[in-house]
Amino acid sequence: MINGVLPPESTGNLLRARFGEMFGTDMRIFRAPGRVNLIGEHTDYNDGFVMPAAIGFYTWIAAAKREDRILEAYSDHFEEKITFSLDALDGPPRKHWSDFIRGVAATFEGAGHKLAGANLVIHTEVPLGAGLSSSASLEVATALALTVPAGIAVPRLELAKLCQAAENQYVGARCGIMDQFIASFGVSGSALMLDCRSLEYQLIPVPRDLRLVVCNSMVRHEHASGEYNRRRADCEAGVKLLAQHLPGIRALRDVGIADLDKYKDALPETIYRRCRHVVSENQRVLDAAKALESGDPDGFGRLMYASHASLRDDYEVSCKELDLLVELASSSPGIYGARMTGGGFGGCTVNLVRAEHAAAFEAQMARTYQQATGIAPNIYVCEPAQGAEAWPAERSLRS
Ligand code: GAF
Repeated sequence: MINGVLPPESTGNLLRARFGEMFGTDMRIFRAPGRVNLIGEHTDYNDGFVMPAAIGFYTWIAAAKREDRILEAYSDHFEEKITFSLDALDGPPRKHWSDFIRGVAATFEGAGHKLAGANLVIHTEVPLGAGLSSSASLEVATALALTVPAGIAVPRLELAKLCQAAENQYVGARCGIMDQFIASFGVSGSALMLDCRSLEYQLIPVPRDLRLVVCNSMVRHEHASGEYNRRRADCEAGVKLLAQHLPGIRALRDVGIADLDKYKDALPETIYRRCRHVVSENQRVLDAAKALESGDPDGFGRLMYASHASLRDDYEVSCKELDLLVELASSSPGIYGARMTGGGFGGCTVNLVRAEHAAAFEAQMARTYQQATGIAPNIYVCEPAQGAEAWPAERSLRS
């Protein structure tokens, strides 16, 4: 087991056995990963830059097509089976895991992909509510499970966008495209720098002697709960006010730090700080890509610390446990840089650590965080993993 996750063969066997008990032996297996974001936080919905990597925690789905329009889905995490008709998908979010399945089915049908009924068995390795994108991994795995066995070919980019739409419309979080994109396009061994406006991306290999260590504060985050959507509204308010002075801007992506400072007085103080985070974070992603490409982990690490400070002070999406994890990391073995990752308000930090020190780093972080808070953190030592795929892998699936 790595990070508490079973070897893929065992998970495949487990799914086959469960599917066999419930639905029969004819099925295919799909999986989509969670992610960690190395840098570029709360920039995706501002048309900016992000740099996530997929991690080796997957949502797995065994699936078979049915001849009718009924979806039956069993979640082994929730030990619950839901049944609904593809002809009755509408309705508000129910705050239930089935919203993701219903949402994906509804957005694909809405986009003209006529689905068939299906039987699904879902198994997830991605920690829920930890900011590691369990939602997008479920959406993307569901999208493959509902389309591939039904013989429906959906290009990956469209698939990622429809999954984002599913979350926006059926779960109620106004998330950007980052999580669904990395779950769809991640490549093992590389981080992915994405321009969230053009949706062009670049794979940047992560040197083999580095590890992405994820420290879970064990504080559950909840971004459908309002703060996330409020930050997004703050950014939109900032763009509206700045556009009176900078005609032609469409998003904070179009604003530079000099312009922002020039028109500082046109913005309420809080809105100014929200904008300053986004504008400076976009620049940090571009700088971080150069640092990673030129073999400068120290430089990359400094940008991670600066990103965290900006998220804590300007964007106000950190919390005391995440701040503590970053502070403890800064004096732990092998560290280059640390920051909160994902939407915030709890969840995880990402730490760039020298591989040979990863075990010592993990041990020290576990000890010092527990001493300070009484909470035992979960710590995962990760390398960039592969994006969504049929399992065992079928090359033809990605287009
Ligand atoms: C969440 C969202 F789903 C992403 O789209 C992104 O905005 C992230 O928070 C913050 O960078 O994961």
